[in-house]
Amino acid sequence: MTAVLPAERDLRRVIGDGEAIPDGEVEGLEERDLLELYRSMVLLRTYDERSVVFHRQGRIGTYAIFWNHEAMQAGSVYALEREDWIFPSYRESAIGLLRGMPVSTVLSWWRGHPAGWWNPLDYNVASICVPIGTHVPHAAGLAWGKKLRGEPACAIAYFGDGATSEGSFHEGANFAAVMRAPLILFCNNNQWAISTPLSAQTAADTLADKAVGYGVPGVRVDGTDVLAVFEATRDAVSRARAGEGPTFIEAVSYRAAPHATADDPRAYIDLERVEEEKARECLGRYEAYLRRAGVLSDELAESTRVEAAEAVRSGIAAAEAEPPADVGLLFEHAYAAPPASFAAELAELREVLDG
Ligand SMILES: Cc1ncc(C[n+]2csc(CCOP(=O)(O)OP(=O)(O)O)c2C)c(N)n1
Ligand SMILES: [Mg+2]
Repeated sequence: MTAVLPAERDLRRVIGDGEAIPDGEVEGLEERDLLELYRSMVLLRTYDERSVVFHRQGRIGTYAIFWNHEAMQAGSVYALEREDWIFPSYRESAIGLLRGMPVSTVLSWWRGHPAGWWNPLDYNVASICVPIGTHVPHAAGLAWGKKLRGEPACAIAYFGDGATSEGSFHEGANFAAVMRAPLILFCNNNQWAISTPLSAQTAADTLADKAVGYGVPGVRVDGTDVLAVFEATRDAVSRARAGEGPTFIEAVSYRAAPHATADDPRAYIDLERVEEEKARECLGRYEAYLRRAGVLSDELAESTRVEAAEAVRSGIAAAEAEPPADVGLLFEHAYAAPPASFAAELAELREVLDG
């Protein structure tokens, strides 16, 4: 048995502030890795910002904004191998883009179109989980299965601070820990569960403290520092591959955008704090780091943004070019032997829609 360490208190950081706090470095990351991380963050940021516009234009449905969560997503995925499995929540809806999933697929998902359904085996990315925390046991089971088969892959489950209060989080975390399954429990602690603040969510000092109760290490990292997130996840991945079981990563940030396009946070959030967080948002911080390191030029920043904008532009065009789905799909796949009433209900629905 490995010893249970007390959870870390301090947030791990690599990126400085360009003034009093010096920049650090991550061993093993070369210039091309730093730029690949940058490209990933720009793609996610562009996807997210455009999606809010597409929602306002009525081109996608309700959308869960992940502005300022890009560092957590890009940094952690970069620490994985292609054979490792990703279990996203709605907050990580576009994480498949980092595995080569077309932009149109994710946009189709938000359009409620079947073109947004993908085969998880194509990308090793599970379906986007909307119920809070129910994917944690799925990820634990997949990770355990990999271990039983003697395969080297691990799994990562993304969930929020609110999810740590759910039974399914507990069941998944406990099961994975007992089985020493190769799982990374990645908690995006943006300090809000819609309008419920972290202080009303838990009486624990930190969410990483919960890891102690499962007998796994708990790591706290600045969630807006892409390099610190990468490093913490890389450590967790090597523990997982070495047979040492799960790691709980608490990536701390502050939600600087509404929970989703249907939310108006002005009623509950600390607006001054939001402005402070916007001023130190993760992409700008990383860009400044890369410029201080002499790795990023204006031309490269511009061409990266143009490339991402083009990918999202053609993604929405492709999503909108999909023919409308047949409403018969609503009635399929739920029953092996559908109830007799379905045929009449479908006929009625077609009549309503055609009329
Ligand atoms: C089981 C379940 N209960 C309630 C909800 C409604 N709900 C949607 S988002 C949300 C808040 C989740 O907050 P958190 O886990 O912190 O994730 P975040 O949205 O901040 O990324 C809730 C309660 C749900 N989707 N699933
Ligand atoms: Mg949250």
